[in-house]
Formats: sequence, C-alpha cells, structure tokens
Amino acid sequence: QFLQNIINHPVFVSGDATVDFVKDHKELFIFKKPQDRATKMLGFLAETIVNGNPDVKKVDKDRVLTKPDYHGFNLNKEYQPGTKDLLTQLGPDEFSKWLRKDPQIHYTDTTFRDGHQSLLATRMRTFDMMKVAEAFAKDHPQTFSMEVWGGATFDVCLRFLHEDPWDRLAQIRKAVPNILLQMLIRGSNGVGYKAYPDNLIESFVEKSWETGVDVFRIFDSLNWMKSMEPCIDFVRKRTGGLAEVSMCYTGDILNPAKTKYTLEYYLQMAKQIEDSGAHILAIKDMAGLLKPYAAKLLVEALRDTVKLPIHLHTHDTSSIQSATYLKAIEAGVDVVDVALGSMSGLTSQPNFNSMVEAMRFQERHREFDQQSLNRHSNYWETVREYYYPFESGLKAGTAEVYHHEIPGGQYSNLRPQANALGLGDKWETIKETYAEVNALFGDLVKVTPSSKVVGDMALYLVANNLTTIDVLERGDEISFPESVQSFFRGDLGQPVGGFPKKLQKIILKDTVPFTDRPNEHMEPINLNKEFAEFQEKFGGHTKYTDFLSYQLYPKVYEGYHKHLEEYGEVAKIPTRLFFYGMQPGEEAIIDIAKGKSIVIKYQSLGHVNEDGERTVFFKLNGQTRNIDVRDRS
Ligand code: 3PY
Ligand code: ZN
Repeated sequence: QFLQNIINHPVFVSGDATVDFVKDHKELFIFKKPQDRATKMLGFLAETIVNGNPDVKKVDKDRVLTKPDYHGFNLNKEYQPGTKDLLTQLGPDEFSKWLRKDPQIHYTDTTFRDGHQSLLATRMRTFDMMKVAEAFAKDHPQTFSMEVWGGATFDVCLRFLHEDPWDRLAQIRKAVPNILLQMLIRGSNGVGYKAYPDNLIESFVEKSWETGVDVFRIFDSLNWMKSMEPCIDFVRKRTGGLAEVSMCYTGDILNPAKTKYTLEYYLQMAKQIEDSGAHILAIKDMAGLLKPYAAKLLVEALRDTVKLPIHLHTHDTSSIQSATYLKAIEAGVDVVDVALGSMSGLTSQPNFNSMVEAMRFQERHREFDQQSLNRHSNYWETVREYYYPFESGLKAGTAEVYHHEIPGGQYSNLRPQANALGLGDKWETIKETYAEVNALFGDLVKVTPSSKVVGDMALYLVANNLTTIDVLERGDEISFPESVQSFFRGDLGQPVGGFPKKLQKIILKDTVPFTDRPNEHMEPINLNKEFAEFQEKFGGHTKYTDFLSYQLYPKVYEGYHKHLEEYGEVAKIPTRLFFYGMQPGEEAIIDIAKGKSIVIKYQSLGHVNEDGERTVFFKLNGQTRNIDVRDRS
C-alpha cells in the first residue's frame, strides 16, 4: 500500500519528487483499509441515493415499479435435450444439413440481445436475465437458439452497467445447457466500431466459443465478403460452433427503380457466402425493409441458389414484419428471429408468442406451450418498467422506415443522442437528413458501424445548420466528424460500388485512402506479452477475457475496472436499486456470492456538512453502517 501511495502520488507521477519526497508527504502513510464486498456495495447504494445513477437522466418519482410474479415458474423439472445437444452429436457440417431438411419452422429468441438493444438502448441487466434463463431453457427446449451476446451488449455491459460481459455469457451458458446460444459479431470489427488486428479477432472468437457461444452470426457493415472471410475461418478452425454468415438487406428488390441492391445482387452474395464455408445463411434485415412479397421472392430464389439453411432476421419498425415471416415461411425459410411478446414489436423483432399461434394448425407449425411463453412475456412486461428511462419513445409502427432506413438497433440510440446534443426538437429533420446523407454517400448498407457514420454525419449537419448541398459546394471549409473521415479513408472497408470519388476527395482532402482490407495494415498483437503487461497494470486477479475486453475497448475497460475496485460487483444489485437507489426504511436482501446474502436497510439521509458531504445511514445485517458521500447535486 505504501508503494502504491508513492507511485500514484501526483508529485511522483509528474517526475518532480526529490530526496525529501517521502519525508515531506505525510499522506503517504495513510493506508486505505481494503473494503469488503458488502461495504463496497453500500458505497454504490449510498452514491445512488445521494446523487442518482448517472446513466438515468430523469427519474419519474410517481412511477410504480412492481415486483415480477414468479408464480408458475417450475425449476424442478429436468432439462430436455435441444439443439445444443444435437450440434454436439452431429458436428457443425451435419447439423447444417439437418437444419436445411427439417420441415418445421424454427425460432430464435432475441429477448436477451437484440430485443433490448432495440427497445431499451441495450440496458437489460444480467440480474433480470438470470431470474428466468433456466426456466426458459427448461420450458422451451425446442427453441432453435437464444441470441444472448455480441452486438452492442458487450460495450454497454462494461460502460454503463459495470458488468463483465464474459461473466454474463458464462452464467447464461450454465443456465441454458440444452439450447444453442447465439452472438452477433461484426466481422473484422468484432464487437467494436473499427477494425482490429486479425489475431485479436481470432482469440476473441475462440474464447467466445469456450465461454458459451455456439452460433456466430457474422456480418460486415458494408456487405464486403473480404472483410468477413477471416472471421468465418476462425469460427471453422478454432471452434466447434456454427458460422452463420449474413447478407445485410437494404433497399427494395421489388422496386424496379432501385438498381443497386437487386435480387441478382443478393443471389450473387449468397453464392459467395456458401463458398466461404458458412454453415447457415442469414438474411439480416436490420432496419425491417424486407416487405412480405419481397421476402417470398428472395427466399424462394435463395433456396434455389444455395444449399444452406436460411435464417431470417428483421425488425418490426413498420409493424408488418410478421407478414414478412409468414411469406418467408411459405417460401421455405428455416429459422426466424422473434422476441418474447412484451419485448417484441416496433424496433425489436416480431412477437414470438403470436408467431407461434399464427402458425398453429399449419403444416410447418412447431409446438410451444403458449401459456408458458405468455408467462415469460409477463415477467418481462413487469421488468421492462424498471428500464423506462431507456425507452425510445416510438409508439406505433411507421412506414417512414422505408424512407430513412434507420436500423432498429440504432433508432433507440439516435434519439437520446439527439436529445443530448440539444437537438431533440429537430428529430424530424434528423431522420430526413439521415436519408439525404445516405444518398450523398452513394446509398450504403447501413448497419453498425456504417450506420453510425451516417448518423454522426446527420447529427453534425443538423447541429451546424448545414445541408448536403453545402457539403458538395463548401466542403473544403468543413471539418467533418472523425468517423466520417475514417469511413472515407477506407477504415471500415469498401462499400458496394465503391466510394463516390468527388465526395471522397472533399472529405479526405490530401489523405490517400486504403483500397484493401484495413486489418491488413495492422500488426498482430503479441498476446502473451501484452497479457502479462495487462496483468501488471490491473492486478494479477484479472483474467484473459478481461484482457480481451481491454484490447477491444481500452478506455471503457479502465472505467469498468475502476468502478469494480471502488464499488465491487454491482451486477448483483437488483435493478430497481441499481438505477434508482433505495427509499428511507426500505430493506433489501442481496445475494453477493453463492449461498451468501446480506440484508441492507436504508435508514435515513443526513444533512450536507461543511465539506459538502452527506451521511447515509444504513443497517447491514442488523449492524449500523454509515457512509459519507459528496453531494454533487
Ligand atoms: C449490432 O451490430 O449491434 C447490430 O445489432 C446490428 O444490427
Ligand atoms: Zn437486429
């Protein structure tokens, strides 16, 4: 501790320490008592009671948050074998053939990933998932897969929820041993927003499989095959899982005036995906643009073109995507993505419960216990209320999506981003500008991270009262957002049809863009050496998976680690307390480790003292515990 005090001291850090440094600085001899788990947790609760959770911008004091009803959840039954067992038995290649032949429709439940990413800005906590994960697996072993990881969940877990995403995955795997677990991976961009060295992605894929992922849904934000190929190989070589390779759907294949993303374009891409070694072909309709009759045309043609099973993903932003599923099912699609009733619809996936019912008495129906699906949906209906500050505000389906083409997962983030920039009342203009920027950029495939580039540019133009005409006419005077410059430099790869050359010159000025894979310019990371250095920096108790988190998101990981040191594992705190603190007189039982619970009672709050601090009076397991917190309000 003494050594720690020295090396962290500002004078020592600045390099100005003299021989009298230790003698002159008595504070070096003040040793902080290492705090136990319960005290750290009280520290977090005290902070939230006094200053609120910084992630919650506005608390609605009148909102009633009720407890979920677990009545009817029965954990005493055995797990029935499911698709995970079948994958173990058949191996990925045979599994793929089996799936293509299986006549009944399959369902992927996205509640734990895309459902909340698209409705609640990705804020769903592991705590709430783990209350029902085991019951879900026992109640619905015929589910094809559960999408539980990847996409934006990785970043949000560390950054806002202060949770370890790897730990979430491991816990879900334990509770769900029988159903395939699925993740979304952005090819060369991993679960980040930029390209990473190939060997980092390789190690990430390997660890994801070891921790619990079976199905890797791989996509590239520009539909660039070259960018997905290494990731496909890593899944094939380093894991026993399934490489599900996506073509991202944009435009409208029914519209003869749209000549860029045609049926021919998608069939061509599907053949390349088959040749790349994919086990499953995904149609990733991230904005919900695939209309019902287009789905019929596309799926029928794909079934004739490739031998792979086909997995369809969409977002219900327009409210007609269950019709798209019905047409796709008639055309022979093998799996569709759905979310449990109360976590479905609008920017999320179509309704699981209702889709199953719509198929009942039809040839391709797969039997599920409707009462049980409804019970799980009801649980999420109650729990969703805890996340009210993160709702996107969209109240009804909108056909506007066919115009602006904003992906469902981005929609629920773009609006709060606009609010944070003080542009809340310009929301209509922002959506329109998003469409104009897309046209200016040459009509892109828009999905993370390319969609972020379009979103950043739209926000930038609106914030600065600029138009796309200004960009073309006075672009040399404008300093464009970093993500836009990086995109035109080729950092995310090459878009379909190439970059609009004149615009690229305006944005890049004298910088020469890449034309090959951005990852090829990156030196491989010396993983062993860097891991040793990481442990030195953050302490020997850190794991290899922490190191991977750090490699993907260095700053975010540092913040997570600091929070962990100060407040411990806040993932164990129930969601209502985590976001809103406690009420005077309230008592909570918190499980802090397996078989170990603590009882916390929040008694009262003291006045602000002359140091600007307040004392929060608690009882911890019946003993008085007071915590002083600076009041920053
Ligand atoms: C993500 O990359 O997070 C997505 O959900 C893309 O659709
Ligand atoms: Zn999606």
